[in-house]
Amino acid sequence: MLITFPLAHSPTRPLAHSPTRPLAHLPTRPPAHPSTFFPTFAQNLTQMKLAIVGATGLVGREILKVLDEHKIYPETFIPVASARSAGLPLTFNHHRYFIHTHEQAIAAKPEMAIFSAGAATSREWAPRYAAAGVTVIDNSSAWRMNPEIPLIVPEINAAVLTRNHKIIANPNCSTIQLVLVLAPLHAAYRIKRIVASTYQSVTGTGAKAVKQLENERNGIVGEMAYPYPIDLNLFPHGGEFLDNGYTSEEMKLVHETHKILNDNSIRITATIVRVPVLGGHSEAINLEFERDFIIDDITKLLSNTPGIVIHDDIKNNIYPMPLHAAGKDEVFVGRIRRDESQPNSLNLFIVADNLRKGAATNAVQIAEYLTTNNLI
Ligand code: 2RA
Repeated sequence: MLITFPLAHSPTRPLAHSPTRPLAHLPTRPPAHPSTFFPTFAQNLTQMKLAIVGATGLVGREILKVLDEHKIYPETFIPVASARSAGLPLTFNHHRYFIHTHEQAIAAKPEMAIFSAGAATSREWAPRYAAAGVTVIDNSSAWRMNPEIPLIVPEINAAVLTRNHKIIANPNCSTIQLVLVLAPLHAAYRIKRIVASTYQSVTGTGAKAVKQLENERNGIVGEMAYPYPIDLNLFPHGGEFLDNGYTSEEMKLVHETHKILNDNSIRITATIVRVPVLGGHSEAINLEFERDFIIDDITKLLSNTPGIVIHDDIKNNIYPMPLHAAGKDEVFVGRIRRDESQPNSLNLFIVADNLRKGAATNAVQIAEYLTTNNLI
């Protein structure tokens, strides 16, 4: 049963913004391979009281799309956003809901809350929801490296989850698509070193960055999310610069990969580049293994991994691109080839929609895992 939550002060204002992801105009071709994803997507969330914190943001709206596309409609849906949006209407599954404040959401006693409202909100509010018995799946960086908090990509390490975990961290988008590919390769060949160069979509920065790109394309002078124009440009700068000369995005890739693969011995170095792209993050990855491999075996292993689709047919110019990854739940891999400059080494190219598997899809999969395994 669907229950809406009209608030005492029903709003008269229209929706503050419509979905800010202008991808509809992009030409899309279906992937060259059939989807292998969501084998575990049962309908267990349909008995849930689910809160989405940050429901009006880019990731929040993508979570609603993922739920809708997979016909997962929680019994009770509680959208939450900042106090200034409280009371505004939000449509989901043809029903009109109203945005709750945190206090109203906690009082409504959801069993689960998916947070995507930034690290400051997560640091302040996730413990309060957890103290009220709500299981929090957090998309921000606030809790990821806390040793008490599991950092989960369900295909890899969901088995560590227990009923005692009241805050569960969703990894950074660039990490998720990388580790999904690395995990089976590490198990088979033992990764010694990773050199990662990423080409990250402006959607990873949020709605303000998407607006900056749109404004620049339309010749409008508006608010800047970045220190430079992004259209017809790119910059080696994601997140903040740290004392070691790397950016926070680069070090997230290093630390989160170690935590998820449970192996700090892997040597990892990364350069993050922001590019004027909307459909997803791309990653050029160089791997050095302990053991040698046959390229066909690598391709077979990855194509048999749930959630991965191989786009690798160079004779027909088939390789992964954000244009094709946009709006899809899978991670696309191609340009699989031996690094001929040193032994036991491999190059590949990985693309995924950072708002999907990099954020919304992974969070919904964690929620599904928790309910399917009776961990709420
Ligand atoms: C980015 N990975 O693309 C971030 C978002 N979490 O900036």
